[in-house]
Amino acid sequence: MARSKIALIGAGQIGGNLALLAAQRELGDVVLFDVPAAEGAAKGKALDIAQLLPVVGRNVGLAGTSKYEDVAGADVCIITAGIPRKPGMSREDLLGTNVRIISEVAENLKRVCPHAFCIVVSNPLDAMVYTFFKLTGFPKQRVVGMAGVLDSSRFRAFVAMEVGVAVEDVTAFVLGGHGDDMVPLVRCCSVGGIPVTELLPKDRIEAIVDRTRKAGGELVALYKTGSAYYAPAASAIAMAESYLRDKKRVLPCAAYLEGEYGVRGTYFGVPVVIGRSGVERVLELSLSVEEQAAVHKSLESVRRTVAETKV
Ligand code: A3D
Repeated sequence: MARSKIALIGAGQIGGNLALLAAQRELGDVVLFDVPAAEGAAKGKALDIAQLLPVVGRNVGLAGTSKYEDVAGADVCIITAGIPRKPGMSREDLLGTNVRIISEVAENLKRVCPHAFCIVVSNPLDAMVYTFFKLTGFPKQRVVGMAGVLDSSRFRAFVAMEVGVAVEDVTAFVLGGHGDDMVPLVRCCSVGGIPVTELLPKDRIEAIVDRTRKAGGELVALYKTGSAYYAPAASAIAMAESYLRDKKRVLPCAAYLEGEYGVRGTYFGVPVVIGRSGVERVLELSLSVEEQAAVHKSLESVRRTVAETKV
């Protein structure tokens, strides 16, 4: 069986970590792509990771490039091309620059990787994945945005820290857009099957929800020169792995909705099943009046940002 090929468009902080994780999990051969000015870094990361493979006992090919022809035929493309936030910036401040970059990436991937499963990570996420979807014309099953896995993982990590238990025993998910009004669903958060509301007082849960919403900004303030990259990379790899290995994992992702959750014609964060056909299903659950209001607020923010892309 031929090895899978994974194209990483953008070989920056997240791109480098994606390459490392993909190689360590032996997901397939990895090509790191970046603009000509950053081709050295793309090649350097590929070579550096290739040199750790004997230590960890994994066999995959790694290459760095600035030529789209080298990513041709990739099975999975993960797009992190674009600028990240710096302190004081909102995700929306990245819009103008990143729309131009995503448009260029979309035109090229449409040409060289017409059959790939594409995971968009660049911010502002919901608007960038929409732009990519519109410009490639790829089916909605093959274009998905990474945000919910990360936001949910942050929520789970904070709950585990607060309760003092293992992270793998905390289940939670976050609905909605990847902005400060995302919707961590407290009702669906459990610790070893026990609702979190049984274990933590209301004010502590509210503080965790608030920290989850602002978790990206907390890291921007700490790093000063950019945004989070380890957890975003691990989240996108979980999505790629579920596709490549047909795991059918249930992962919260930005998916193109056509009526689900009462939303139409927009990318929005919902739980989906990812398997060999890409985004195979959107899982729906009925929301309380309060949850619906929070989802609506998040949707309005996403729509405002998407309208500015003018695609
Ligand atoms: P960074 O380390 O700057 O890497 C971005 C890379 O993109 C750089 O190496 C650039 O050279 C490259 N690039 C720029 N223009 C192009 C182009 N036209 N074609 C190909 N590559 C190009 O940033 P990062 O890796 O830290 O973050 C990448 C993106 O992910 C940013 O937009 C972040 O805001 C976003 N991000 C999203 C999340 C989500 O949860 C959605 C989390 C963290 C970061």
